[in-house]
Amino acid sequence: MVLRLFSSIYVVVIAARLVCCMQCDIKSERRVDCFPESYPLSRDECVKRGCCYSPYKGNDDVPWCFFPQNYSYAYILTDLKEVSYGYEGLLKIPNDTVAFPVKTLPVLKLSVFLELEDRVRFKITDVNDNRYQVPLDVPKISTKTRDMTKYSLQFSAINETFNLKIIRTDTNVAVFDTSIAPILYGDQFLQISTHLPSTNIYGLGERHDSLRVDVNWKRIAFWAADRPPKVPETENLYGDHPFYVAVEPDGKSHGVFFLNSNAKEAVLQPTPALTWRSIGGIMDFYVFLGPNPEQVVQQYTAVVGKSFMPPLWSLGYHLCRWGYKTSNNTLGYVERMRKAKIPQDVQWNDIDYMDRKMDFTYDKNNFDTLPNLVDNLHSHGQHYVMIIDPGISDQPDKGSYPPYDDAIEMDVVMKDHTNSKPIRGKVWPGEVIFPDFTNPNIYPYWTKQLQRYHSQVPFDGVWIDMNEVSNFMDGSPENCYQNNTYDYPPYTPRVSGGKLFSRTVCPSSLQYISSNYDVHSLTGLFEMKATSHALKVIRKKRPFVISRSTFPSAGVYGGHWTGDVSSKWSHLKVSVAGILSFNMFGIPMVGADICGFGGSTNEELCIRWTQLGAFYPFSRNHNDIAGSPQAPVDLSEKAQNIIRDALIVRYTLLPYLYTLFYHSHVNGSTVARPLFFEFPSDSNTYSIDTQFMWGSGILISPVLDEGAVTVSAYLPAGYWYGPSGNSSDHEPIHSKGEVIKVSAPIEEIPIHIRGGHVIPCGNYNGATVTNTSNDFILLAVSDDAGKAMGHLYWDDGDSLDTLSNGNYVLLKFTMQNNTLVTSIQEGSKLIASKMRLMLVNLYGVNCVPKSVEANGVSVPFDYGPFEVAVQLPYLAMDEIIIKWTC
Ligand code: MIG
Repeated sequence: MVLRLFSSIYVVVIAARLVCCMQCDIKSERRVDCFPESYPLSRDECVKRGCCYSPYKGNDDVPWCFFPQNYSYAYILTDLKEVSYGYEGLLKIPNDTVAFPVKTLPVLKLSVFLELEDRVRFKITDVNDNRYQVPLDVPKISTKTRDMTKYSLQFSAINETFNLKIIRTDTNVAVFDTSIAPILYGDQFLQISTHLPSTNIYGLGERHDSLRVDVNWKRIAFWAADRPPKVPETENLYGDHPFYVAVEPDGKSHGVFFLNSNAKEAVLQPTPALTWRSIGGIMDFYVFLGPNPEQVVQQYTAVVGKSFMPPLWSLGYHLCRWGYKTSNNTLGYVERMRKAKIPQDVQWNDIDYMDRKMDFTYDKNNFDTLPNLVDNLHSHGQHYVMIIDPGISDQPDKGSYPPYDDAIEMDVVMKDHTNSKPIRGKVWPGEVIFPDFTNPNIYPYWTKQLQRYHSQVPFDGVWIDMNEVSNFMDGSPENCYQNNTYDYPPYTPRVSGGKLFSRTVCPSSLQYISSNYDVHSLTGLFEMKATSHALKVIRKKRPFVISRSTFPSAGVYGGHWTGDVSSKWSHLKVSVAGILSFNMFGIPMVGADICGFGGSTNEELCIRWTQLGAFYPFSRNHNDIAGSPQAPVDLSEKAQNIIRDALIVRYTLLPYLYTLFYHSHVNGSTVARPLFFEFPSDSNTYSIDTQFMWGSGILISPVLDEGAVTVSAYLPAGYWYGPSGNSSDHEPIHSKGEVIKVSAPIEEIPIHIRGGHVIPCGNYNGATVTNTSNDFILLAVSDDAGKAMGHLYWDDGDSLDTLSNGNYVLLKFTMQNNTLVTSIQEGSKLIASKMRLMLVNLYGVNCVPKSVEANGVSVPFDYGPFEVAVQLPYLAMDEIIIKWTC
């Protein structure tokens, strides 16, 4: 600000210098692309944009046309002032704008909202604020300025090239710093760049790739697309998640969320820096200051919404495939699973149940016994989920297919660009129209369709597929309109298929909120909202929705599976990163298709995938119509035994998993999380995406390579106990932060419990569904100081609003000084008093106890080499004190 007084003079000086010589001497890794369209480009075109042209040989990714240090068409900052919520200013273009690749807006409004001590939001809009903004229900902060205790702001001087820095106060690290390149702001082209404080960047999805983002000129497109993921992956997939978590050099983390739903791309470059380009909406950024990665996700979900509380049954094992062909064959699988005593809570059906592939119908020939199948499941405490696609067939005769007639009558369909007729596409049932899920009347419409179908087939959850939306043709039968700027925008991010309407509808289509150009990537989210709402109305129990396409805040309404992955080892491996990324996106209910979807699996792959899948928050085996059968009961008896064991481990740990979902629902935390979330100052963890944690207490180190019978597992510093399996090397490990070789014969997936944690378990009693007993076991693993703690959330598992009604209990477990105490932290004493503790396994007790007492009465115990197993007379869990003397 020292220059403020002389600012006009200063600008003149700069301008004079500009004319004489642009500052183009910029290191290759620092060059920000000034010509993102497809090459070839010419020197002339580059210079016309006011940029530097300098061919670079040896790395095709390095831009040849890039911004000079003193770009003459940059916005300058004026009129900066303090306002009630923070700061406001104007950005103006001093020189005539160039065509880049659209005309820039001459004046912009900058607003900085100092929302919380660890959250700042800034928006750059047109002065009148009338551009499209994402209809997301974010907290509205318009009141007093809060203290910026964790960050400070640094604006460029008045009348100088605009840049903004958001700085972490205690370490002086710039967590957002636009000074690397000018911002650009045209009607269909926005660009903003930021320096990154390190190369440890995570998130930015949907990707099918490593957990950590490659900053070596990686270009990531965001535009919901139906595209089976590949390895390695280079294209945009089903969902749009413009959010990243970054770990700074000293181990502190921050997050950045770009609230924008238009087609966009992020380019990472090695300096390191990140450039966002979007072709619509506004610039709307949130920065979260953490400082732990887990806090960053909690701060993010405080904005986009915390995850739904899942029904307990949905944490069980799900079985699905495309191509059961008949309801009797589907039931046959359920019965064989029961007979084999392999846990299964949920049976699914894919599109083959439908009559002519039409939503809300079932095939009265091949699936004539579908209602009986669902009754049968219910009478065994199991649940049923079926697929619904967004496209509604327009083929049947009028009056014979209410889903179509209602859609037209209630006027809830996507229209063409003239708003005169429904836009059409082709999907499974042939020609279809598409419901407009952004229309508020979609709620009665969608509820009515699901309700009508539910009265015939009483399903428990809904699987929504194809909601990018997917289309078997590009655009619509009428074609997209050549001279429409939405179907053929001046700049198109590098999306799969090259066109915005590749395998989807024309972006010029009109929807209730805006054109599809703006809201395309919100389709999945809005369908999730409508479906979750309908399920609540119809079943009056917790909704369960799994969606292929997602957007920030989708986790509030449901979960996600990672789509059409292949039955290959490489896809098994990359699934870990996918699960972890979606947990960062606030969508903890996520899994990949166990055993792989596309192609045919093999027994070893399917076993290893089930062992890992037993630790996916959402655990479903699903298969393509062409793939060879891969249900557990399709495999050998040996495989079935291994799979049963893996699932029993999951079912035993369900109280712990359920408690993690409760924490996610209440605090917005992750369920499955990367190691660095728990060990943010251990830089060895930053690149790990072949292991992960459940909460902070359990480390999973799956076998991801063909033929492998050992795993090189990194154990962060601390005490770890490996109770899984039968092999003798599962003894406690005091790690200094090292890689250890863990044996993992085909029967086993290595897991370790972390010292300091009490893990609540169920008493697996042979039942193949969840929630059959109120008996619990605790695994209490002490840390080096002999301490441990943990929680257990419990309720009836399926009712709505158990939290607000107080029909739940949150128990707390604390272990110290040779004493383990269970107590009520919150909720109902009645519920706690019906829960019974039957066994406690203590690990890390360094003595052979002489006696153990529970609530003052001596109880029997066994002492093994590493553990003490204490038998309890099924004590009520509201208050127990267990003491041992050495
Ligand atoms: O065009 O419903 O990702 O899980 O089995 C394919 C059939 C449509 C794609 C889904 C997949 C599902 C399949 N669907």
